[in-house]
Amino acid sequence: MNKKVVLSLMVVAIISVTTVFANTKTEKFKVYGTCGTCETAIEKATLEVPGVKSADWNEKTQMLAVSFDGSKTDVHKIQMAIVKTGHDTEMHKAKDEDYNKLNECCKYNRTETKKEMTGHEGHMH
Ligand SMILES: [Cu+2]
Repeated sequence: MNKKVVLSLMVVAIISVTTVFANTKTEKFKVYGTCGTCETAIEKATLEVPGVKSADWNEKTQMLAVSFDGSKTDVHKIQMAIVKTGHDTEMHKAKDEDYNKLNECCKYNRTETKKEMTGHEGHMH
């Protein structure tokens, strides 16, 4: 192989690597929960969304850090999958019937959630 071919191959390789990284997004948002059982449920639901690469929920801060392929999914889709487990997020609210299915220990304080949610105008669905 001559130098020009090697050089152009390198350029192609660099471009494709950059593209892959550009599509990977990391977002943090609030998911309401109380304990380790919640953590397992929230992370499992998040990881089941196609395109999600990693999920880490923190029990103390109730913040979920998620990294995903931006061309396959988005924060909205991820949050819709999470609320199906009964856990509210900062933008979406779980159905009452899903919330009621939670273990007793996982029933986070919802009156607090509602109060906070009314402050987020335009984000409610
Ligand atoms: Cu729990």
